[in-house]
Amino acid sequence: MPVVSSFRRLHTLRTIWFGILLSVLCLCHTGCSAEIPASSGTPASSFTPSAEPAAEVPGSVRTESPFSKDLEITNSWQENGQFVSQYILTLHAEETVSDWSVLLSVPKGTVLCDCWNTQIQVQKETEWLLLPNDYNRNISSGSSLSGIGWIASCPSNEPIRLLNRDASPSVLPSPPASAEKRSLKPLQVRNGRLCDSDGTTVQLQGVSTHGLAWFPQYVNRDAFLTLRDDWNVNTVRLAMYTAEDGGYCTNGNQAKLKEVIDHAVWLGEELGLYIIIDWHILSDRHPDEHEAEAIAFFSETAQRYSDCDHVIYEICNEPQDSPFVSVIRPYAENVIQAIRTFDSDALILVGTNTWCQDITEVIGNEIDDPNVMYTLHFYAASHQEALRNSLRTALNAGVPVFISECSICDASGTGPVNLAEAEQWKSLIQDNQLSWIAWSLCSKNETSALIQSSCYSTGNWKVRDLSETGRWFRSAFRREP
Ligand code: IDC
Repeated sequence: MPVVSSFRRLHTLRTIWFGILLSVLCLCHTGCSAEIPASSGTPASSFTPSAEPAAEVPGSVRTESPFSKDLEITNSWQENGQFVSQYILTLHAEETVSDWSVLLSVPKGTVLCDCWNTQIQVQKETEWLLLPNDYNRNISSGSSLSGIGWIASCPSNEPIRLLNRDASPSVLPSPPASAEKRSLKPLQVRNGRLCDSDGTTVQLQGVSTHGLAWFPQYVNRDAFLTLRDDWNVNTVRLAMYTAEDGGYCTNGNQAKLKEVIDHAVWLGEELGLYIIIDWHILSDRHPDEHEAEAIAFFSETAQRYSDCDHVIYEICNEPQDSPFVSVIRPYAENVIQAIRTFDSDALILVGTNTWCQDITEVIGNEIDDPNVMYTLHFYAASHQEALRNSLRTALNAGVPVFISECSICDASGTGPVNLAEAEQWKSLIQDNQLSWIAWSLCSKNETSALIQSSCYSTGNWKVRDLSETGRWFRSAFRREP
């Protein structure tokens, strides 16, 4: 099978991938914007769920699946004008169930505050899908699975109900048959600048996901569309940690990580977004620590996406204690060779030492490949004029520089933002038409998170859903004054 057709062929399997992808999409946050009293606490005031329709719940439902479901509200109270309820679900298996899923009908405006013994995915505003965890996937014949629960806050006193139909992974939205595709021009480095195939300078601007293993739910069509149409973003970076908990080279689920990447690559193709596949080394400091895995990963990836002009490979996020010439360059040459075996012209980004600050080490030591750029990262509250001077020196020397990660807080990803320094960085970037990517697309409670920690939406964000950092980057990408 020719390599070039591999991605298209894989498209036909999309539905199956989506099914598998579901199992990694989890919306379970801990904590809620409102303080939730302990479930055993006395409700501030209780409310009675409306009774109809009788076939739905709270109550019991028997569907065609080999299990029946009981949903109960075990506690409810009012808080800040919202109706908050704790739900407990029990599944009774008549035959052995090797996997289960449950669909819920959810009143508009309902927010999930907590959940346990299940993963909950928002299918659409009024429909949630409950999926098992690894440990409670199976229910043996004649037994019950209890203890599945969640707390939800709702603007009305309408309860969440069981939907009287079975969910299966294929209920996930499949790509519209007539999906309009926006093709992107291949990227080329010319005279140290990023250009399209006509030689016109291209400036990429976009956002990075947080760790794909932890926040896969942001890889979805609504999120990418909102970023493209409201944020004026043309690129999404997929940060795949290699070493941390859930990392690709430690205990991560490699198959699931690759499924999320696949989904993002397909979305990027459909929506006209460049997709950076980022081998996110961090605590593993030295790129060569997982060189064999990197070579295997990028060989497979380059083979799969060889015909995708919108895919960019970033082969080592942030090396530390790794001099460019003695450690990073030899590693990069090996990985680039693996990529080039299948993809002769994709843009490749190479990290630089000291969390991507030692950009001047590249001067005179460039890798012998025409389509490579070198990355610089800044966090505006930590990295200021000295790093900007290094950037100027590298640019003057003709080094192709790509800012594949940055934020406006400090390097820990949190702490206060420094808007004055952020503006200085923005001017330098715009003056030089440099590409830049904001860290990170998630609602974690840290300053660099682009989404408010109280916001559970994974797309269609309003400005009020964005953090201060998110609002700053959105304005910058939209070229607002
Ligand atoms: C941070 C995340 C934080 C996470 C930590 C460790 O924001 O939630 O706990 O990683 O995984 C980087 C890294 C990037 C860091 C970010 C902020 O590339 O992974 O993310 N940062 O510390 N370089 C400079 C800053």
